[in-house]
Amino acid sequence: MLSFWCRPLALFVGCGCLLSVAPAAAQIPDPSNSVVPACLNVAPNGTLPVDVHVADESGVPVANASVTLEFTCGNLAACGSESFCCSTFPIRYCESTDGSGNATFNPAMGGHCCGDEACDVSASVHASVPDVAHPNGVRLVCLKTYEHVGSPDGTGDLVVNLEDYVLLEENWVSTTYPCLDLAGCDGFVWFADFYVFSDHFLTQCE
Ligand SMILES: [Ca+2]
Repeated sequence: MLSFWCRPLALFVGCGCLLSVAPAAAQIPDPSNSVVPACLNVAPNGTLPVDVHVADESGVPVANASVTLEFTCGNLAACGSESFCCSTFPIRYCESTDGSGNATFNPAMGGHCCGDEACDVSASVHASVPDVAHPNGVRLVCLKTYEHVGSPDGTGDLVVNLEDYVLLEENWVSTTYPCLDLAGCDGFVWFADFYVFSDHFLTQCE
């Protein structure tokens, strides 16, 4: 038989059990606490990874979130179509975050979106999670949109060759062509960008 002092504790524990069966609140991705690349660059051989970290408003990593990397600019080309989850245009890649809230994309692509196209947004990163409290049952959050997408394959023929080098040379030591700002995201085409270009010289889709 429970003593007088034990009864409130038993009731408290009982309430705790009742609370524990209620649906857990969804972890909503928070753009301010999530991490995406400041600039977006792609290469035909897929060796410019796009790392995404998804966290909620408390900074806690969100596991098993669906992350979408979408390219909406028409001046881009992609190698094959087997890696796309939805369609070939817009070019869209999908990954799920791991237990640490991380997802990595390796888009095998070329071409440039330098802000002179018809679209204001050249690419975007979204994260979505199931959310029973939302009318659609899913909460979709935009983590970042990009005005520019760059690549060592400036011509967009999915081969990095002499034609692309000429494009780089034409825009050397300038801020006029941010799509060749391949490193550092400083808006300037300089040696750091050339090193990235040279690493990809004579590469193509694999
Ligand atoms: Ca090219």
